Amino acid sequence: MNAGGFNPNLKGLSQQEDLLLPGHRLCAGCSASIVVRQVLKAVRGPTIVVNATGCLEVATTIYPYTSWALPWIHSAFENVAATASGVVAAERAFERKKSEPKSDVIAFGGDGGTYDIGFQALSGALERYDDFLYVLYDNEAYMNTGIQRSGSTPKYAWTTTTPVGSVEAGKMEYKKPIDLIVAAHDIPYVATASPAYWRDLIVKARKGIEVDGPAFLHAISTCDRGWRHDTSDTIEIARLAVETCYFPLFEVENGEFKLTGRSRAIAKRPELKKPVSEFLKPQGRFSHILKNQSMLEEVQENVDRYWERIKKLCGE
Ligand SMILES: Cc1ncc(C[n+]2csc(CCOP(=O)(O)OP(=O)(O)O)c2C)c(N)n1
Ligand code: SF4
Ligand SMILES: [Mg+2]
Repeated sequence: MNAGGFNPNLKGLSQQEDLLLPGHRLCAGCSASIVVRQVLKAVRGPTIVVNATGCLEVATTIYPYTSWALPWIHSAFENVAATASGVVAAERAFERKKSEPKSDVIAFGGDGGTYDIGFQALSGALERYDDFLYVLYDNEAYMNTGIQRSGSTPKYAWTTTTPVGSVEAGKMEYKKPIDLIVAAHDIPYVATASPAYWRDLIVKARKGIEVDGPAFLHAISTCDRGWRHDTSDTIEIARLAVETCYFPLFEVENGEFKLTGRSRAIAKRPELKKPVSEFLKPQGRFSHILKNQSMLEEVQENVDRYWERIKKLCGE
């Protein structure tokens, strides 16, 4: 896997300045800041960030402070992709008038702002082929407003709007396959990533920045408040999401699907695949599943079915 000769290594990255600064108010152990810092390690020059309302925006820009060490614009919850389109258009006009090199544009949106309320703006921007990288940090619920279910929340997960009790056992619907829906827009680059596999994530972000036209990077983003896990388990859970094939790592380049990193290794050596219970166990939002064998079997079957579907698309 390569992105125009870009080859990040730990020494180089540690010497590179962070573009999301410490002192923000995201919870200790929140994956969102880790995902953003990794994505921003991939920038190649002047870059403008557009940020939808959500935990990331709220906790990094408490007036009069900001954690962003690069130009940043806040958009409403529902229109981050449309705002990014506007910035791209303005950059193109500046480039024509002043013959200045144009800045890259990166949009960050949560799952609520992407799967649900912002989907129309996203789909329109992809159809217009606007040239920016869209990063979905997916914590699988509307966290900023108190852990409400979204189109990304997986089946049976507890949230405050899908409580676990005698009537229902968490969310009753499935997680929307957003990557396949976005890939169906025939854009040049779509990829999934996990902050536990930093190199894979950073290289994919760089590829998304470099392609001409829209790119979409979907990062699993653990949330210790909403997922009910210890703050020290963040990276381990992000790793287990991949190792159990709950969240396979793949990319779609000009319509061609390909498994990457750990997921590719698991496809070659299926004995490496861990049971989904390993991913569920450290998370309080799934504790009721672990006490119910038939529910656990159903969750495992759903993970296996999705994994087989992705493997087939990737020609494995
Ligand atoms: C039109 C509109 N409806 C509701 C809200 C309230 N609101 C702000 S952030 C948010 C949840 C965001 O969820 P998500 O995009 O998943 O980001 P997260 O907070 O989980 O990081 C909601 C419902 C809003 N700002 N605008
Ligand atoms: S509620 Fe979740 S997503 Fe929001 S800052 Fe805390 S850990 Fe991060
Ligand atoms: Mg969310």
